[in-house]
Amino acid sequence: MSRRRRSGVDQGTDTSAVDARTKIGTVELPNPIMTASGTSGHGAELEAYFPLEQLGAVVVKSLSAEPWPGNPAPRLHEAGDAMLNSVGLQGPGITAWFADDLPALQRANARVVVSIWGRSVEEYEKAAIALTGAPRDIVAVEVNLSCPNLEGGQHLFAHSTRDTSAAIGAVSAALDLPVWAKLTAHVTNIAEIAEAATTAGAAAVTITNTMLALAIDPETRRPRLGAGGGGLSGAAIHPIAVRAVHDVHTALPETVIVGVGGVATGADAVELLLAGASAVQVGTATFADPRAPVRVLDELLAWCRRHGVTTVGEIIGGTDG
Ligand code: RRO
Repeated sequence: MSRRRRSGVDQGTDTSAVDARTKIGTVELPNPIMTASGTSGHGAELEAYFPLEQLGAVVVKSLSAEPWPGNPAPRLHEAGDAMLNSVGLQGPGITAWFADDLPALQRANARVVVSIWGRSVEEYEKAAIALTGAPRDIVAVEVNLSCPNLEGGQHLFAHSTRDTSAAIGAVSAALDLPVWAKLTAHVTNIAEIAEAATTAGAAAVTITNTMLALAIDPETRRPRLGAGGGGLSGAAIHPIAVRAVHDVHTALPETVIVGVGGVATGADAVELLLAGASAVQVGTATFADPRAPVRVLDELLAWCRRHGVTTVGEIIGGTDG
């Protein structure tokens, strides 16, 4: 597939260039802004709002080897500044996704990151094996170890170093693609989970998934979401993400981190980069503004220009505290 990549993607009205390139392990991206898994559909849905190739990468909703129906409605609840979801991993399965969703992403020249999930090491391995026929347009696999909405109240696969190592080890052994581990800050010591993931073969860790949460309707005395509890995302969790990224970067300065959690502005992205992330994903903000990822990119570049930052890499881990 031909790539019409725009180096740096600095297309604002100010023509002074900012070198926005970043590297996630061996994967070189023209800029550090991606979609967050689960917030922009399974394929090229956002192409209706802006050219997807303008982003560093597009991370699709988590897939398993087989189709999965997901959780009962309602699946979303707006909770103040935050959003509560329990989609429950609904997806078409990897084979159907290859046929029905990937082609539109390829036509859009998007750099595609596939997210996979499982409830056991065997299911992660099965999903990885299903991906082995992937076209070269897939740049990486993000292993979702931290969905808060598995059936039967089971959640957060990556709550232990042992399970994290086993799942990442199995996926890395099955696949010849860079593996990123999506973790949750909902653990006592995220740095030790991150270390387990990278030791087992992950080229990067994505921090953080949503936080376990619950909303109850006082009138009905029942949970607001069909499945009961859910995962909290949006502005309310942004400082949690910044703290978790900062903690992992401090403990493991060589570990490559993709930061995610409540990013709605360029300043939010700058914060995660300063905390130690090499790239940033935009998720919940996309529900209010489908152009949020590309707007965040424009605002990040404008911030760089205002602060005399000519290379985004300069600010990664650049916090003073
Ligand atoms: O599908 C979901 O309910 C879901 C997933 Br896979 C996830 O990783 N995080 C989340 O908040 N919801």
